Amino acid sequence: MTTQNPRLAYVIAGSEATGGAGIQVDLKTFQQLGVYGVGTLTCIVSFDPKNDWGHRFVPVDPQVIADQFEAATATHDLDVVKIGMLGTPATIDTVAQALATKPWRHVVLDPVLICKGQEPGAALDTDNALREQVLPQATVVTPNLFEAKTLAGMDAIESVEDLAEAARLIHKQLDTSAGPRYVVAKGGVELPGPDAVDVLFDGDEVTVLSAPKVGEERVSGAGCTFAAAITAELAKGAEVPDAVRVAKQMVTEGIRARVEARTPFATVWQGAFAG
Ligand code: PXL
Repeated sequence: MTTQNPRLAYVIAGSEATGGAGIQVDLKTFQQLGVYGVGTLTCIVSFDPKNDWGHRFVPVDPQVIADQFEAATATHDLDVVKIGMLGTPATIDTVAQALATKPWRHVVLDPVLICKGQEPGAALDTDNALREQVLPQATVVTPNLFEAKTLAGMDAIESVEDLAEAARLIHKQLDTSAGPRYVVAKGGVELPGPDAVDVLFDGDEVTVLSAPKVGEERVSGAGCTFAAAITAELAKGAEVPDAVRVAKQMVTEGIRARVEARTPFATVWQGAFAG
């Protein structure tokens, strides 16, 4: 018997029942990058094929989220965590309180904001709760174009310069007293131009990462894969800029090898990335 002692990564996120997003993607990504995954479920999303694939959303009871956190953190020494979809102010409250009970080397926040099927009013409450309670605890935040615009309070993001400005404005909302903090704002297919451009801001310098766009269609699970890959690399001891580079490569290759499905979007194949 040999003991391999893999590094551990923790994720607090929702289930998306088709396997194309959410905690299913996070755990697949961790495994593909050679990291032992531990997961806590915040909500269950089941797309409705009878209703234009609308999101059916069920939150997990806050006490059950707290119980999962207790079990996971009592079992393992976890110091790197990814936060995915939370979904309600009550869930955000529970997760923010749980996070604050422990020191983390890294908290990677994928700030999943609106989910179709939620009341707009409820979504605004959720956005504000996320901004006030979880964002300040993050060491790395990975907003997409829409999330970057919302969190930065900008009217539009139409260029790489705008994206960098959004990253700077979001960085101001992070707590830099305990060490460096990073914003990775993702342009994706919606930012005009031939390349998929991401901007990494470390509080000082802007680094632009580019890869040729793979088609012009959005692919489901790209954001989840990206943040989960950063988390896995950080768990293995990488510095943030290197973790982000690996994550971008994994997403690019995963989109090239995407899984076509009957949902409106194809999904990322994490298994395409050999590392
Ligand atoms: O891709 C964002 C996302 C994250 N997590 C869950 C989701 C979705 C989008 O559908 O359902 C659980």
